[in-house]
Amino acid sequence: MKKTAGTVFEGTLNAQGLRIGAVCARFNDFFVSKLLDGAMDAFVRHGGNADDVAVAYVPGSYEIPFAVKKMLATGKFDAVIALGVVIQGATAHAGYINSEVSKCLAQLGLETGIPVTYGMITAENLEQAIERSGTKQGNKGVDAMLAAIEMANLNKAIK
Ligand code: RBF
Repeated sequence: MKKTAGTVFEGTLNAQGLRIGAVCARFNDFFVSKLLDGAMDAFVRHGGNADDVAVAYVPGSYEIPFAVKKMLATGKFDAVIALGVVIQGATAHAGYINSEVSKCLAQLGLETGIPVTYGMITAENLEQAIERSGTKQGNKGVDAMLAAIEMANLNKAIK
């Protein structure tokens, strides 16, 4: 039989007492608002208090890392979630925004030691955006919030 580890660190999905920052892009708000709805619902269903979530709005996904950095710097949040929807158009802009934002978000989490989770939809078209913001493929805002709850608790457990 395989020997189990001496110590195992895990984050629970209990949101009670957690304070979460959410940064939302206004661009494609039709979808982003659904991501935020899903995130809030997940937080409350896991025992969190809606008043313990603070939301910052930015013009578009490109601006998300700036507000995430500001929220992290306050020291008031156990985790920050990033919610945005980038839909591919006629130009290459989507790829540039996506790679820049994902790189920055990962870096911010590592630099500060506060978990940052990725609730970004990168869609080729409107149909994919619909599928990932509360229909066939679930809701990426829910996923980002669950990851934030788990990571915030993991962070506390390892400390
Ligand atoms: N922001 C998004 O959040 N999603 C998009 O799909 C998106 N598409 C854009 C397409 C173009 C051609 C440009 C110039 C900007 C787009 N933005 C989008 C906005 C971008 O994230 C940022 O807010 C602006 O470029 C201002 O810095």
